[in-house]
Amino acid sequence: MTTTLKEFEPVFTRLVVPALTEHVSQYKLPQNSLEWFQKNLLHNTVGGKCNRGMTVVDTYKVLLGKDKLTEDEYNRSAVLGWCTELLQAFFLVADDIMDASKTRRNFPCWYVMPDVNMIAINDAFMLESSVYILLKKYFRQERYYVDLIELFHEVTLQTELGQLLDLITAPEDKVNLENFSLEKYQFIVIYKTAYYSFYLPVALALHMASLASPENLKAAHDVLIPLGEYFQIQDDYLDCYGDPEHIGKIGTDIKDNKCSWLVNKALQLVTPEQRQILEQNYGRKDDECEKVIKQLYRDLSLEKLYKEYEAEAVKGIRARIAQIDESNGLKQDVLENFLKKIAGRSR
Ligand code: DMA
Ligand code: MG
Ligand code: MG
Ligand code: MG
Repeated sequence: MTTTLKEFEPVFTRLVVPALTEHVSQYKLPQNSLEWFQKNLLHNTVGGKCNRGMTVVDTYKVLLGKDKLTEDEYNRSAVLGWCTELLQAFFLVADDIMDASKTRRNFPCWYVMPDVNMIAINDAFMLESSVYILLKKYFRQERYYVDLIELFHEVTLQTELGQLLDLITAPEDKVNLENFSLEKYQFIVIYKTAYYSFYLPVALALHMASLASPENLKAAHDVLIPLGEYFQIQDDYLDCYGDPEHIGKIGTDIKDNKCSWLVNKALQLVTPEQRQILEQNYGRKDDECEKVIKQLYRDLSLEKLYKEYEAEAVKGIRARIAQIDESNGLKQDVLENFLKKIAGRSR
């Protein structure tokens, strides 16, 4: 049995918020700053699917080979899971500002909320700091404490590098399709998404289970990075084809001039005339231009191409999982469970 949102979410109220509140309260700041911090936490950390967070718990359980975790094992792995959700909240608050997005998880983006605006930048930093407050409170006594801190730091840098390339490949006023390539795309998505969303939760559980040997970390990495790449391709597909109500956000990739999987595929297929259309309409902050691009994508049957890609990607990742050597304590099920959570997702 894998953990459910019903079990995982209460840990946030029961352990995460009190620990963070207690730590921040020591500075005796005026009450309104504490309340702001709590609102920031609640708005940005809760309400998602928690795939990353719950994967820490599920992976830890499979690695220990237990049917049921003790209360203490559950709580601590769930706190570590919430650390990944806080890291994600930090990235998303900033990402929504940089991408000029309007909604997230079916709510207005934090920077769009009344009175927030650019205070959201500082709020993002505070979400990041929260990770280290929790690590200190719950893991300081562990041998692997430094490993956890180093892992969070490294994965944060990797994500920032991915975001950097994502952003400089999509300048606001200079559309240059020559800038895009599938090679660059792969770098962007591996760094901006795969490390923190896929490698991090499993690596954390490996540390907790005392199974984080270089061999196990590498074997997990070699499956999780392609899995994360597939996940971001799904995200790019859903940005254009997902129902905003269902995915909880309104797509911005076409208007934002993003080096998305779809535009890279389009570039491989266009006739010279269609390329002209692409040149003239991609990356413009204009509803009509966006519609023209969506029609071009339809003419190129990109949806069908995506479905074909997806079937192949799942097959390829399954084959990699089947090659994992379980004798060092890493379990194929850990990766298979993660794949199952996202294969064919529509949100
Ligand atoms: C997501 O990229 C990457 C990070 C680090 C948040 P994105 O902008 O495609 O994400 P979303 O579609 O959720 O805004
Ligand atoms: Mg975004
Ligand atoms: Mg982005
Ligand atoms: Mg996206």
